[in-house]
Amino acid sequence: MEKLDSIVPLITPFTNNRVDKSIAVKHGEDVFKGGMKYLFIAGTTGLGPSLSMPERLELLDAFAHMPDNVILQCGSLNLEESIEMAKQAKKYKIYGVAALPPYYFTGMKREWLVKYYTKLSKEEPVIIYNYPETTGYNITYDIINDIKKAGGDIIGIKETTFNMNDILNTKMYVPDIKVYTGPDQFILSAFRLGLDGYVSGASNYGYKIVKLIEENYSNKDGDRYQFLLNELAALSGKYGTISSIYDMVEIMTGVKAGNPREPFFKLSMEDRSALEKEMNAVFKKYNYKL
Ligand code: ELE
Repeated sequence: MEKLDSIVPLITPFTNNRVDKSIAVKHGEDVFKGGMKYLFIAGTTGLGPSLSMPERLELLDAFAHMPDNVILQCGSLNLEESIEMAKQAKKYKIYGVAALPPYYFTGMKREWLVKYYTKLSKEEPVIIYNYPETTGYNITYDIINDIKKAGGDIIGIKETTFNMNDILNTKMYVPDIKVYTGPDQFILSAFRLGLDGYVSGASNYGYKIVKLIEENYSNKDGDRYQFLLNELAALSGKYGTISSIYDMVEIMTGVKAGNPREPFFKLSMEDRSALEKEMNAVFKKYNYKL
């Protein structure tokens, strides 16, 4: 079986509330050397919607030495800015941009969603970032086909949904685009269902486990490693989702991760050590050595 695309939605490290490029690059290079193929900048885990355009462009520039492996999330509530980011992405010759649809506002007409993606993809090929729970809009296969009919250059979709039926419909009914799973829990399913890859926030800290899922997807160990990752992702949720990932990166990889940006508050010392204790119990349960 052909290798699937492994995409890491990188955390964005802050120092004194400024994007810390040097920590970002060290962490990005570490996961890349660990075997992950694409670095996804300004996704959800990267606090994308809280980054200004100059901050996103700063990150784009920080990874200018490895353009083929970079995807920039440029979706926003200001299409002109999103288009500007896609133009910059083109200059840097990165693999492509990803884009959340316009979010928060209700009543976006379907034809406006089609226009949004068509206009954006005139600048740079687009991976649609479908996250219905947070955006309020579900970009289903029929909408993608409308975007393509309208001339949109759509190269893939990142499906952050547990609705596998929607994911499989897109795989079935939209020709020639890559279909990526978004939830950490669906990496194994991406292999077993013949999808094209996965985007997993947990790969920031758990890329070695992700590689083990890849190596073992066709046997029972694949399930075991996926369940190990699921338990770590559940702990991450318990200790404060995105904020906890910074600590989990440091605990599992030894690479500095910087701080999140408030209102994602940094974990207290007590929480970090309680998290580490619970992580160690999970490692022990699965007989996993760091
Ligand atoms: C995940 C989202 C959703 C990874 C990104 C990703 O960060 O951009 O915790 O499942 O809501 O799909 O982060 O994460 P959860 O693509």
